[in-house]
Amino acid sequence: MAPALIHNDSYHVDHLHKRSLSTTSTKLKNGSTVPKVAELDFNAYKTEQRLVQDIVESLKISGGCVIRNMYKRSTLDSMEAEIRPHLDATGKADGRITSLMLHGTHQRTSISAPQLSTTVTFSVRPGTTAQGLHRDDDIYHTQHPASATHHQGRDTMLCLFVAGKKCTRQNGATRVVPGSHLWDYRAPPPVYPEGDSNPSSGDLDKFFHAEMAPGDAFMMLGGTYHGAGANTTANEERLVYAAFATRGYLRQEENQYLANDLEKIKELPIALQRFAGFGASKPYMGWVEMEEPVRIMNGEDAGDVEFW
Ligand SMILES: O=C(O)CCC(=O)C(=O)O
Ligand SMILES: [Fe+2]
Repeated sequence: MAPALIHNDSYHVDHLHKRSLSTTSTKLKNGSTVPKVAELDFNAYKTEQRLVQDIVESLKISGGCVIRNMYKRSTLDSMEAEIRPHLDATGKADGRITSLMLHGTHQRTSISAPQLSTTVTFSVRPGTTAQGLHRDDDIYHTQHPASATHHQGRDTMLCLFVAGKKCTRQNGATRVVPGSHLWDYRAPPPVYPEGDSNPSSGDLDKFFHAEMAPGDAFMMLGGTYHGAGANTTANEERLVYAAFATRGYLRQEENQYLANDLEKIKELPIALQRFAGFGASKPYMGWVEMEEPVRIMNGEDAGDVEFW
């Protein structure tokens, strides 16, 4: 199951669109600035296009973006009902990319749609220590020089975290370093102060805590430094559903062909089957017997796909 693919079905209600995108930054004591992570309200958007525009702009600026109220309580309840038996069973506490190619004398443009990389449910219990700060796109051995602004092509991953229960600094809300998606990849992450009760510590200013109410979402580029915080509460589970997307022509982090029951995949809409990795990435990536896998799985319903 890819929980993050379920939409808030109150999405198309006729709210007045309100741009809540903030491009301000915070000035640190040493004079440097940290870009602010924008907080968008899902219910304030009339169209998906405007919301996506603001998410993309926010991601380019700070590397992360919070979307309040993205999922309804009823959706979260059904997600939790589905996942809880699996969590209990573990017994643990714890681009769309376009490019121009030459083929003989012809110039051709191929579009490789993004695909799912992995889905994870994080159930983080009291006493869990903080995770080391990292970039998720390390899995692709990514290296970039520093850049003043974002440019298309720098990213290999988009990460979505949805709060199933409240996420607070105390129960380990993800610690994020805004702007680090633009740093030289050889630069280490800032040091998170030991026990963050000391607000005078300079480096604490460099962090954003992805605190969320149930149904809120946090999106982040794979190049942004982050890591789960420590759960220092006595009895709060931090429950987060995460989905990670990557380019259509890169290897998926989780092997979706073995991780899933093919019969269950066939029950999904064909667009989601493709997103899960059962489509082809143009040009000529991922075919079986020169057919798109979804065509073999669904017959004519999947249509005829050209591999360019
Ligand atoms: O649990 C979190 O908040 C973040 C987890 C994470 O970054 C990871 O596992 O890569
Ligand atoms: Fe991570």
